[in-house]
Amino acid sequence: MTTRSYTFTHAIARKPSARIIDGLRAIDTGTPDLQRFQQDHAHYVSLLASTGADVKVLEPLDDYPDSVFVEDAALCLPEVAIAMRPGAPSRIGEAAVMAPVLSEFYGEVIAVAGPGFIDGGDVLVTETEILVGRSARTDAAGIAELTQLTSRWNYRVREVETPAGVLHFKTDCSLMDEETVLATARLSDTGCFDGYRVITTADGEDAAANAIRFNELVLMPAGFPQTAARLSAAGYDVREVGNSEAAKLDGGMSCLSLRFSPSA
Ligand code: CIR
Repeated sequence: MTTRSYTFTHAIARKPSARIIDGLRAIDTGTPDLQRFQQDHAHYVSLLASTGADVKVLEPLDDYPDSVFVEDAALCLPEVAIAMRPGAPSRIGEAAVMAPVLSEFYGEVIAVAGPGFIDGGDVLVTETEILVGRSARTDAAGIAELTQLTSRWNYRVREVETPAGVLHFKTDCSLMDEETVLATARLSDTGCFDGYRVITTADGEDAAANAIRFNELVLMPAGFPQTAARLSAAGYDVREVGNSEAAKLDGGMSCLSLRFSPSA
């Protein structure tokens, strides 16, 4: 079945830069190892490509230590690509770098102009709506502008809360299919997924929530066996990817790619 929320013809990723050691992090749990990051990143890209998608892998961008996390710079809908306005000062310039790349695929690339802020990591597109979590990176003005920009294509944007202390809304959730999300209990307990089928991450495995459904595969970070078993039992084709180095920078599966199927 073709859906706009997890069937994709394209993806964009960017190789980690040697400056990844300067990437933002809430808590310092150690310096990311570039070589290991590169290996995990290559595995991640190979899994995306294995589904038949065209995966464009951009070269490292030393000016932006966090630029491997391409998801935050843009939102890709079938009709349009939208450059976001990342809420971290060190990352705001990533959107303008990504916009011309998106123009290779889209007839129309527009941008959140501000004054608000919005990170792609706070945006979950489902079949029926766009959920946007307010967070330390995404504010009401950013959500209002996204709402206005996407109204042209009749998208419904719903503002929700990202749990306190959680970087992005999608740090704690992922779309699995038309009706199903994977989420931490702390997020699903807020009621934001009422009406969806929710698979919760296992106790102690909150960090497994940032997964991606990409065509027939579910990519999830390695090391969360109970959550992986729940997803497999629910019928998903789960592939585990090492995420130790991205995790040191609060990053995960969704952050590492833009996934899209341009319709025009
Ligand atoms: C940051 O703090 O912006 C990066 N170190 C991690 C970004 C992760 N991106 C995401 O969750 N979409």
